[in-house]
Amino acid sequence: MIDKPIYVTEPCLPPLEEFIPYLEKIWESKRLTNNGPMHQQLEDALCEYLGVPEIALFNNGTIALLTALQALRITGEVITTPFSFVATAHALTWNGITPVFVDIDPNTFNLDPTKIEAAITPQTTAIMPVHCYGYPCDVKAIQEIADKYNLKVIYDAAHAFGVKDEGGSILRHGDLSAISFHATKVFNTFEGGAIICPDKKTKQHINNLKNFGIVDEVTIVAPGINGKMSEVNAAFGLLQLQYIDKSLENRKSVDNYYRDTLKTTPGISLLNPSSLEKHNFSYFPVLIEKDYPLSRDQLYSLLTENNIHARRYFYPLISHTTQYYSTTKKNNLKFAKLISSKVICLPIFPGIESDSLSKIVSVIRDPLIK
Ligand code: T4K
Repeated sequence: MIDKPIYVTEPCLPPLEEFIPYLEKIWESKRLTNNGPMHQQLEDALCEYLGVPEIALFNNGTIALLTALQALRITGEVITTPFSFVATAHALTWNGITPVFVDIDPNTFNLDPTKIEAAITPQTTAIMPVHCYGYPCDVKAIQEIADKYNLKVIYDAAHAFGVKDEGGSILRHGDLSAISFHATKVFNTFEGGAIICPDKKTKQHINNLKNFGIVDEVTIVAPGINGKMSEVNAAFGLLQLQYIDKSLENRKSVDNYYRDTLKTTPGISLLNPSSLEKHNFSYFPVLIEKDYPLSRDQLYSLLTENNIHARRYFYPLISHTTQYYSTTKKNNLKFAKLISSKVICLPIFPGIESDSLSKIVSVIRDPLIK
């Protein structure tokens, strides 16, 4: 008998019957979209939960990123990381901006601030770092460079829901942060995303941009887009929010289990545990080193043969995909290449069964046993 597949993630789905009353309200109101009551409630609830001043909901994280760049009128070149999901660079390209890829810090897998200055040119207008796997970037060093060269900072915070440093939510850093509520994220609205805004004025501007640039029936102030979240997605977010703390706790215990069971495995190294006020345990990356009996790709295949669908997030590097390889600026990407060639993200999600976890760990610990 083949075991059931274990995926890198599974969405958190509250009991279906608890969602029905939300749907009934939508049916009663006949309000399906365009800043309806569920949308407004979710914005308020998320501001409170995350501890951020203003949040503008979107239909997905990519449109949120695109709109954040539009809102700040970013042009020319933007310095970013190649060690991310393609949406990071695509958001720049769709805005006619050239991504300039800079190397990462091998300890955090985030953009290395010490490499940024060398990549700045007269065309550079902004830095777009990613809090990869929800581990915060060196926000202080990045802001210092931005201030020195008069650059904007837009964080791709797709992975960073609920993460806090000693000063509060990490989503408060930079000029804007964009987050994803995709099915694969710690907090999902099926599809969805948001921009975290520092004040009401910025949020109003972003609200105009995500609604075709409409201010009122006769006034269009910008070439806006349709980035609105529907009432069904927002309603699901409201329900999901009731389960988020439990879900993060559950993820933490999976993270602890992997750390305890894999820390002494020869050839496996782990990203340092987070010393944050609050981490979200969104991914569990491991690095496959030279002294491991298999290569990274051999281990990946072995896991797949065992119906364990781990993922090589992020391989290939964005800079090395067909889309970007020949056409975009790349600096020396030594560590990004190295980490990308060694990384595998193991399954982590609330509700993963203990049998699944022990199976994953035993395949990794004893890869040569058939
Ligand atoms: N910036 C960063 C840094 C990002 O990581 C992302 C998204 C974005 C921006 C853009 O945000 P969005 O526009 O997506 O809101 C997945 C996600 O599709 C993508 O959202 C995510 N990053 C990326 C890291 O991962 P794939 O191609 O790996 O997805 P997929 O469909 O293979 O799903 C992975 C596994 O998750 C499946 O094997 C099973 C499970 N799954 C997936 C879906 C979609 C489910 O159980 N249910 C589902 O509905 O990209």
